[in-house]
Amino acid sequence: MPEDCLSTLKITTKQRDMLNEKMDEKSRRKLTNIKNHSLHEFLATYVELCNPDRVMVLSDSPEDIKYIREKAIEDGEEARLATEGHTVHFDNYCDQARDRENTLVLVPEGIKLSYVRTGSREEKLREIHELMKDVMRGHTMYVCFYSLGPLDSIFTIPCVQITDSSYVVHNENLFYRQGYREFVEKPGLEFLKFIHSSGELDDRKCSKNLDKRRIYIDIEGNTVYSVNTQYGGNSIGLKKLAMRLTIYKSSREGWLTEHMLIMGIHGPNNRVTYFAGAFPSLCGKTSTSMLEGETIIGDDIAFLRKRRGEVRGANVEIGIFGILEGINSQDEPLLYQVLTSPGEIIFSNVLVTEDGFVYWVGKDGPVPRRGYNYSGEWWPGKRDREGRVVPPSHPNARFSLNMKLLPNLDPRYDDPEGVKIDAIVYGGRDSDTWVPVEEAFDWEHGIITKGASLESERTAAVLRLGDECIREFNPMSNLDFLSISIGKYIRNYLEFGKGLSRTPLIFSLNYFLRDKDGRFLNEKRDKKVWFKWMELRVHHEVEAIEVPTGWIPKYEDLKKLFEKHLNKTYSEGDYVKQFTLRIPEQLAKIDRIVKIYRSIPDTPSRLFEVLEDQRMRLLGAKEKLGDYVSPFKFL
Ligand code: SPV
Ligand code: MN
Repeated sequence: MPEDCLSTLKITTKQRDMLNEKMDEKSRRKLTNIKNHSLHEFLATYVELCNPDRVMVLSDSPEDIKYIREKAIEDGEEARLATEGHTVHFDNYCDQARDRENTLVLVPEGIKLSYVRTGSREEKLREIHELMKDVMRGHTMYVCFYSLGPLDSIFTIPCVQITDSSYVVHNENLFYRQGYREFVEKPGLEFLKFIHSSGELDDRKCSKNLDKRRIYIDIEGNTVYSVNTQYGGNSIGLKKLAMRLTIYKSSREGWLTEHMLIMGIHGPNNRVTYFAGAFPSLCGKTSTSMLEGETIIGDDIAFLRKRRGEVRGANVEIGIFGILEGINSQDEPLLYQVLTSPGEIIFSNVLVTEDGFVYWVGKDGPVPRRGYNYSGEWWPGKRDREGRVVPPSHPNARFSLNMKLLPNLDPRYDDPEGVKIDAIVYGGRDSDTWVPVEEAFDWEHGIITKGASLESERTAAVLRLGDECIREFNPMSNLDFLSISIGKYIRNYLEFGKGLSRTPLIFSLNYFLRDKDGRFLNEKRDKKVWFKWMELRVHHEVEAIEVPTGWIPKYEDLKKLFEKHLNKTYSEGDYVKQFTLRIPEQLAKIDRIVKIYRSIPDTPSRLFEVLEDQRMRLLGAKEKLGDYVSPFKFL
């Protein structure tokens, strides 16, 4: 191929020379096969700015996918482990979670969005472009094509990722549908843009300049910038960073981008009912989606659209970036089996033993006596510079895999039509207020008193700046990812529920309820029963008790379900403890939530009315029945 083969590209001569110099013939051909001026311009601009030594364009071919798998090892971003297909990656000791503080949604000067961290677009674009100058010197820039959502469907959103990290590309190859063909076949396709650089690396191949870690989301330019970080939640553009772009897009187009799992619950006579479920990070979302006997469509991000009066849901991804802590053969048998068998899995921030196996906190077996982890050499009792004990694995240690590795993958996981969503659940880490499972009265009541009122005790999935056990307001578990005002987001949700011929039922779940002495009132496996009960509710096959906050299960139904699905005797005493209506806590929660929404100027007034109605119902019950009311009192 002649040197001027990029002549068809409408870019400057200088840019063309530069691309010719940095790309080999194969990459040039892959690029010119795509007739997309904005892609060429985008690429040329960032090659010029970031100044990588080499630029590699990657297609969907098995060779390119294999190349990256090997390159991640060659580059030292990953290392092989003893089990076939397993590799390990480490992030900098202080780059172990999403960096909330430095993740900003860029908005025009002077605009403020409650609860959304924003930055002035002009100023922050200037800053990030400054930080990106020559940032890829000595590195290879990879140019990759993907789709959010299934291909050839109403859900498809094409994306381009530029990064100098083979680890990031390896993850995206596991997590997203390949999109190169789409770009070739559809000239001029509109797409979302992601540009990432790990920046300068230390001798462990970890991002070094964390003081210059920045993640900026430019809604107007449909572009995400991420520099000087490697932790997946900060660097894998198509994951949580893309969510900000698609939340904005969906709010304008009348659909939803949600922090939700999608799973099939298997009911009587081989019936499969699809649920979508929102839980903040580290609150059991992945383990719920992997429930034994059920099937998984997705564990983290869902697109929900209305079609012919139904809600259709699709997984944005096809892989899992899951938390490892506490995964053992007892609590999570399915996932444990997958994680301890050969297969393509990237482990991050775990402990690697001397014989090349991984260990994480809560895994079966004893804690190894030695190894290395995200802090370097490790031994039990090791302390870091601040004097804190370093655990064997970080609480936010993760595994990355493609869902094809899962035996419980739902056959419709990639269906271009999505699946019909019959129920939506909202759950948080709540020690004292919500009962384990409860159905909302209707869409509006569910969206407002459950989704929009979701709170959760803080976990390790975000960098912690202060107290650990703070109860955080987290509407729909989506707060960290919002790029529009909460008021607009809730209004969009309320609208979405209108005009449906089959409105999904809405439920709240709480796996974390405790008694007065701080003991959990449920076992992890009890969630199976809650899902089986909800599935029966969807099909009107089980009755429920009306309480001021919704519909709760009857004792005799749960008793049967515990017996049938868990072979467990469920006592009346346990039922009463778990399903007692805790009126003082419920009222305090309404006060907290109302106070928050009063501070959000564009909150729909309907939200206050629905919460006030709930408050009145609770006060009525309190007057008649006292503060803590056994579910039997409502029969
Ligand atoms: C979460 O924290 O909700 C995750 C992982 O799913 S991250 O990619 O960090 O967001
Ligand atoms: Mn998540």
